[in-house]
Amino acid sequence: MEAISINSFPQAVTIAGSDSDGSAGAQADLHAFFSRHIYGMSILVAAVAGNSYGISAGHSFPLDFIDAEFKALADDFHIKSAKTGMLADSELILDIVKNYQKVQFGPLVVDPVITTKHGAKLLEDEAIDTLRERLLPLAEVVTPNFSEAQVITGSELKDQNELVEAAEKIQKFGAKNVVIKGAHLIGSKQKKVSDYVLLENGDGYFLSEEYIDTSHINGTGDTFSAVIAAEIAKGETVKNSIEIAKKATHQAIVKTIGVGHKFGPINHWAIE
Ligand code: PXL
Repeated sequence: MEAISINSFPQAVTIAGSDSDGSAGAQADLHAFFSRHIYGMSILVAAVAGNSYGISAGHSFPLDFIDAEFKALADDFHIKSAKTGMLADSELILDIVKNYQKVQFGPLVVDPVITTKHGAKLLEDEAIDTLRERLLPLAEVVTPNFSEAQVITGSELKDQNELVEAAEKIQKFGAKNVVIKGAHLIGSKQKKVSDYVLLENGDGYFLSEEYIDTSHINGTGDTFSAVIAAEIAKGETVKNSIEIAKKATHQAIVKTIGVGHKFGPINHWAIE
């Protein structure tokens, strides 16, 4: 029989909320990990009742249960990277910061989830300062979308210069590498979706893909950040991980699957 080397297979964990329809949150992260051939685990911190129309209810999990999830994984596995998703409120963020600092889960990718595609709030307003001051300094990579970048920096982003300045500001909050997604919102009618990347070494550039007009976009941000974490777990550089994630997310949007009436999921099988 072939000897199995314990814990040699690349492993990553998502610290996030569950979305019952499987399109977003921890479920999307796990699909994304699977698509990149990573063994994925999940520390659930909250759960929402959702479908492609919207979210109707949500609950945060007790802190002692979250602590137990961290301990269960830390006691057994060699986790090479972690990512965060929905974190609900300050109390949860502080608990996750405390736990993450105790364990060795590798570099952290922070997806600063604030609202859903349907406009449901997944992070309390009171938690923005905690996210900025306590979580961002731990981030190897942070991946706000355009509107999350505005909330985190507290400034409206009207043009590309302001977007670049926002990325620099977010880096000053302590995140090593910053990707601001979805800059197609600037100047509207553009046919490309451009993400602005600011690396730790100061290099800044746009990554673009063709804009796809579809409502099947739930889980896009989750998938982007999860693929970055997956690639980091495999030993890729941050720069390559971001580029792979941009391509993978684009592939998952292009080949739609018929699931859900409104904001349906993206297609993780399309990721090559
Ligand atoms: O896609 C953002 C997101 C993250 N986490 C959870 C969600 C959603 C969007 O619906 O439900 C749990």
